[in-house]
This record gives sequence, C-alpha cells and structure tokens, in this order.
Amino acid sequence: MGEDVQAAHRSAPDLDGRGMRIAAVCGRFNDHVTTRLLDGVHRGLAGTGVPADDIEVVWVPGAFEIPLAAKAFAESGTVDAVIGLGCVIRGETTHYETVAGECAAGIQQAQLATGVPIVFGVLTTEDLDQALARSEGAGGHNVGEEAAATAVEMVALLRRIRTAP
Ligand code: INI
Repeated sequence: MGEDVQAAHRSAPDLDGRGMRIAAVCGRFNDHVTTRLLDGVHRGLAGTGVPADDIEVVWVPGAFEIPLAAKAFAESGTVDAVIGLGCVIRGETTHYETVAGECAAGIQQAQLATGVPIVFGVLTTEDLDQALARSEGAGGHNVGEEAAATAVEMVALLRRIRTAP
C-alpha cells in the first residue's frame, strides 16, 4: 500500500454521532480534573451531532468503580457506548498501579464481555500539572473530547462490521 493510501486509512474518519446514545461514567476522585474531562466529552459529542439529551452521566467514587458501572450500562441495552472518565495521579497514591491497572483491565473485560464499546477516558499521570494539561478547555488538549470521538467511531465501526453481508 502506498504511503498516501496508508495515511488516509490512519486519518480520523468523519464522525456522525446523530442518533447515538452515550453514557459517561465519571470518577469523583480528583473531580477538579474529571469535571474538565466531562466538559470535553460534551464538547466532543456535540461536535459529532449527539444532543445533550442523549448523553447520560453518572458519578462513581473513583476510577476503581468505573468498570462495574460501565458494564451495567453496557448490559442495559440503553446506550450504544460508554465512556469512563477518571483521573489517577501517581504522586497522590501508593496504590496508583492497582487503581489505574484494575480500571483499565476492568474496562477492557467489560467491553469484550458485552460487545459494547467502553472507552478508557482515564488520565494516569505523574502529577496534577500533567492531568490539567490533558483536560484543557475548548481548542486545547482534552482526553474527554478524544474519548467522545473514539466512542462514536467505534459505534459506527461495529455497526458496519455487524451488518456487513
Ligand atoms: N481513585 C481515582 O480515581 N484516582 C486516584 O488517584 C485514586 N487514588 O489516588 O487513590 C483513587 N482512589 C480511589 C479508588 O478509585 C476507589 O474509589 C477506592 O479504592 C474505593 O474502592
């Protein structure tokens, strides 16, 4: 495959989220950061045509609880995708690896078990500055906004795969 063709395949697709229902499961731990990620999710989904009424938000104590709530949403059949939002800062905990690792593993297990996309919109950073730099306002870098695009892309992709003749 030529370089241009490969680049075209790598580039982000046009995202159309109209008609999709998305849930966000948001960790309260470090909520000065996770609220910024949630703002990013709303911005990102609005940009693809998902109306605010089609976004359901729930809060859980921390990143460790995200997989269970996300799996419950995925099993409910009420949403097309789930976005997990959390913030685990290494400097703030001695069990950083446990919380971050279990959250990631749980999300992966839940999406593989249910077949519903569950996006890992969880920041795992060395310090607060890094977390703030990945959760910026409109026009800046925001992992929540990226997670929104991933959710819409995966829903559209799975629909194509599952309806392919
Ligand atoms: N939860 C987070 O989301 N981020 C953290 O940085 C964090 N730290 O530092 O410990 C954290 N801990 C709480 C954890 O997610 C659970 O809520 C708690 O252990 C109860 O199960």
